[in-house]
This record gives sequence, structure tokens and C-alpha cells, in this order.
Amino acid sequence: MVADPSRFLVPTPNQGIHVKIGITCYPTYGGSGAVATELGLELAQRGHEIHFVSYDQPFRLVGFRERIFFHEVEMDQYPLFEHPPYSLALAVAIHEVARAHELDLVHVHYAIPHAASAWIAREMLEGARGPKIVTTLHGTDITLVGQHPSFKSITRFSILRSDGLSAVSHYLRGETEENFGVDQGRIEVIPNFIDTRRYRPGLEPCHRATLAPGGEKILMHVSNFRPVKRVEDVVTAFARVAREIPARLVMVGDGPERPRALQRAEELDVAEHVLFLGKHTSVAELLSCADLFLLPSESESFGLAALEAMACGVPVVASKVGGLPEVVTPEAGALLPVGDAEGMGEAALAFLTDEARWKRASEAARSVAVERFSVERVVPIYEDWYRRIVAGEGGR
Ligand code: GMT
Repeated sequence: MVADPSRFLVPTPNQGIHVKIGITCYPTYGGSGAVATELGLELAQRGHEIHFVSYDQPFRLVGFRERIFFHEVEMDQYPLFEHPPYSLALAVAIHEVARAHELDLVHVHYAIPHAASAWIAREMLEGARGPKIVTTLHGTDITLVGQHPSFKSITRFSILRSDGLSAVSHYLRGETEENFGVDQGRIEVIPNFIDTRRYRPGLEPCHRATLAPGGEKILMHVSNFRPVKRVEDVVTAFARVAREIPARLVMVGDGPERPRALQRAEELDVAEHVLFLGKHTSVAELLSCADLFLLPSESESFGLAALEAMACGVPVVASKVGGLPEVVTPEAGALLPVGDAEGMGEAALAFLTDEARWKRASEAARSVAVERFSVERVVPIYEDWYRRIVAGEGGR
């Protein structure tokens, strides 16, 4: 069942490697699901066979693509189950797909409960040599939910059983080593990546005329509006800007904190300049006409949304927290302490009122995205990692 490592040397029309990979992720709006899906799509283009296993079709998996399969996890709604045991149903689905399609590798994104389900699935193969399991740690699976007593021991157990572990930033690797007792050297840092051909400045159609009909500066925020995103700070920072210059705030996404953001906008008397667009599957065309991106999160292991903005040439003002300093360089934006919403507003103003400075930051943001986080740079790192794991070489 396990691949002969030499298969990686078999030339294909694309990158000269060919392997069967199961990918499990959260299908809903969120960075880990977005990265997992984009990775699967890229790998399929490079000749690999990709099997997504999840309870719903990942939100960025649209249209037919060669070598891409989606397997929906079946769940029976039995009345006894107030909380249906998804982790078990997922284990069964991964086991079934691994067996039927002879997967070489299962790559799970976000440890809880995916790493445990993948481990169970492999145990169920009972003696048959199952696929290797690799887990990518994304954020709150380590920094928040994973630390809760009801999850900590199973999180530690299941990540330690993975054949390979990766974290999306050096910060997250450090947190995992410290809080879960993972040996140094076991976790690869493989950063998130961006398709810089799709996310780029000057995309058409640009919606600037609709979003800011009076020629106002456009500040943007994209998230799932969870408490960790501090969306009220987005509005406070924006209000600081709107006191000085004509500006509009475009809020993309949705989640539990949306009412609070709206309330803050009303309190600060800027509600008429704030636009809530709700959820969008493709944010590139929106980001491409923004002048500044705000991300004042409480915690952020990477900040994929900031990278998406940077690829579109949009300077970022964000919190100096977690993995954000590894993404938002001083040239590409400004990082301030968590909660300093006024300071973030002032930093935003400094970019928006100085054209030359804005242009330098915009170019730097795009360069960082292209040079350090492009598909072309990062996806081969995943391929090399897979090759080593399947060959039984483990970490570097
Ligand atoms: O960890 C989470 O809260 C969810 C996760 C997601 O699915 O959106 O977000 C994390 O993973 C993203 C992709 O790697 C990162 O860009 C986010 O920074 C990270 N979120 C947090 O650390 C809060």
C-alpha cells in the first residue's frame, strides 16, 4: 500500500513526481481550509492524485479539476447523539479512501480532530501498511483550543503519532514545542503561500467606483469575525482615519462579532462609511482595490489574510503578535501592540496621506509575497517533505 519512494522519480508532464494524497481540512471559510484546498489544487496540477475528505466540499474547491476527488464524510443523525461523533465518521471515511485508492500519504490540516481521526484510520488498516500521516498545525489547534484540558492530551498524542509535522510559522513551531513537549527538530516550518498570479495589484474589474464612489481611500478587513480578530479595533482604527481624510471601511466575511463591529461604528459615528459585504469565496478582486488592510488580531499564527492583501500590493497595519512579524515586514506595513487601535489608525493615516510612502510599502508588500510566499517557492517544499516522509526519512 505504501508508495515505493522511487515513484517520486518517475517523470510526469509536470514536476516529475506522482503520489496519491488524502487531504482533510475544515471546508468552511478559514485560512487552514483555504491553504489546504489551494495546496491540493496545485499538487493535482503537478501530477499528484488528490482526495479531499471532509464533511462538506471545501469552499475554494469549485469546478471540475483533473486528478481531484472529493469524498464527503457520511454522518447518521441518530437521536441519541446530541453531539454526533464526527471524529469517528471521519476516521472511517479516511480509512475507506486510503484503502480503496491506496493512498501513499494523508495530510491533515488543523490538528483537532483530524490528526486523531487519521491515526485511528491507519490503526484500522490492521497490519496492512497504511499511508504515512502528516499534520499541519495552523493556529488555535495549538494556541487555544488544543490547550484546553478536554483536548490537550489527545492533541499531543495524535500529533506525536504523525509521521511528519509542519507549522505555518516559526512562532507556531515554538509554541508547539513548548506547550506540547514536541522535540526540537521534529516540526518543519512550511509557511502558507499565495498564488501571486491570481492575487495581484490592478485586477479588473476593480470595484473602487462602487465601494468608494466619492474617491475615498479604501480600508479593508477580511476575516471570520471571531473574537480573536478584534473587529471592534478595526472600526476604531478606521474612525481615526475617517476623522482626517475621506475614507471607507470595507468589511469582508461574517461571524459572531459582526454586531459588535456595527455597534462600534454607530458609537463612533462612522457607520455610514462602513460597508459589510458578508462572505465571499474570492477576495482577490476586492483586495486589489484596497488602499490599506487592517488586521488587529489578538493572536495570529500566520495571518493568511494579510499575505493575500500584500500580494495585491496593499500595505498592512496589524498587531505585533504571533507569526505576523514573519509575514508583514517593516517595509510592507506597520505592526502595533494588540489593542492599540488608535495607534493603528495613525499608522494607517501615515501611509494614506503620503503617496510616495504608500507606493514604497505597496511595492515592498508585493515583493515579499512574490519572493517568499509564492506557490512556486512553497509548494515544492511540501513535495520535498512528502518525498522524505514516504521514503521514511522523517525530518530534515
Ligand atoms: O486557528 C484558527 O483559528 C483557524 C485557522 C483557520 O482555519 O483559519 O486560522 C489559523 O490558520 C491560518 C492558516 O494557516 C492562519 O493564517 C491564521 O493566522 C491562523 N489563526 C490564528 O492563529 C488565530
